[in-house]
Amino acid sequence: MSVEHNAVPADEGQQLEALYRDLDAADLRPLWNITEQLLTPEPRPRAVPWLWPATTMRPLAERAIRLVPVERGGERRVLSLTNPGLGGRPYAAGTLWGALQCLGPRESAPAHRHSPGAIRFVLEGEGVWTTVDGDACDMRPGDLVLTPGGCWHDHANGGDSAMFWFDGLDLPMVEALDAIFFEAYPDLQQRVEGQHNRSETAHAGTPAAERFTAGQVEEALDPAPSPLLVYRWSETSARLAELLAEGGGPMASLEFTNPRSGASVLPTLACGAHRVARGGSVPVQRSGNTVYVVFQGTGTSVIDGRHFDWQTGDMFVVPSWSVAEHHSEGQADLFSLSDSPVLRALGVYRERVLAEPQAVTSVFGAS
Ligand code: 1HN
Repeated sequence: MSVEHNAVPADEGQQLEALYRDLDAADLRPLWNITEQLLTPEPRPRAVPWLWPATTMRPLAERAIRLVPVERGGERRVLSLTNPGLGGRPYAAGTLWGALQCLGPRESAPAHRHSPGAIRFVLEGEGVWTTVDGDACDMRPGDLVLTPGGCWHDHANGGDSAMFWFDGLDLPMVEALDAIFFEAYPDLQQRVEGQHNRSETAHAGTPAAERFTAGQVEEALDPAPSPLLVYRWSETSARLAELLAEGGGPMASLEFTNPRSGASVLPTLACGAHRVARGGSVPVQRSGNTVYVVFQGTGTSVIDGRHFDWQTGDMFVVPSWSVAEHHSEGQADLFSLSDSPVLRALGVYRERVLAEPQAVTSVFGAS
């Protein structure tokens, strides 16, 4: 009797079952069953488009100021934006930490350092300075303050009002790289060396073109963070006004720039500012995640067909490759934080501009 070349043994089903069982027991996974889940045609972030309203966050932060002291151990009074798509992980998106931090009158948050890098974008209040490796950086609404990875930093409120700011960190990226290091400073606060705002004074003569890039920075990643630690709102706003006038368009965007290299402000994080005036942007898709903070004004963003109305102090997330457009009937200023330097450095950054506004399929917050 001749046997056909590809004959299927009678017990193939059982053998296959045994193979899968034995693979599992050997901690091996066959790719052929998971290829389509791993290699999606386009990014499929687990984070969903989401918005945290200031009207919800602000009263909760005030309650926390009354009830929870800022102490060594807990370190900071910070409310993390927790994206509902991420299964309870305290991240705004898969790669980005975003949060609201607050400090009551005369309070200070202890000095420490860690491998993740951070940025602060100030929303409200006065009197706080963040000391970064001995340089006390005064914080006022609209200012961007950098605390690069590895730098000692503490926050001190020398005034009589509470202060609120947005914190952005590359924590999820550094965590994914298994590269988290943390260290408490021996004292609660660093000694401030010399005058406040030394990095700002040292760069006082730097032309605006070296501190802000129209659109987005495209320089190769610079592993060194910006030596300039503070970008003042007055200058950001003036640059946005110029760009809006030059472009004549309904939206002007800039990216904060490392004046030494022309790269993003931190190796892992890009910070931007956007002015939307009487109109809006075309829809854009970008690989990589972005968190937006509404500094002032009201408007609407459509993200993957979902309509999000926003106002001053709100924070929202545009996950990787979602289609996003921003509109304002008046004039609104947005701050943005993204992981784009990492995507660019790895050669996986992509951007696509769409011609037509999106159809709105649902409205956020509507029940
Ligand atoms: C941190 O050090 C600060 O220094 C804020 O203000 C938020 C979130 C996670 C880990 C460290 C700060 C943080 C953080």
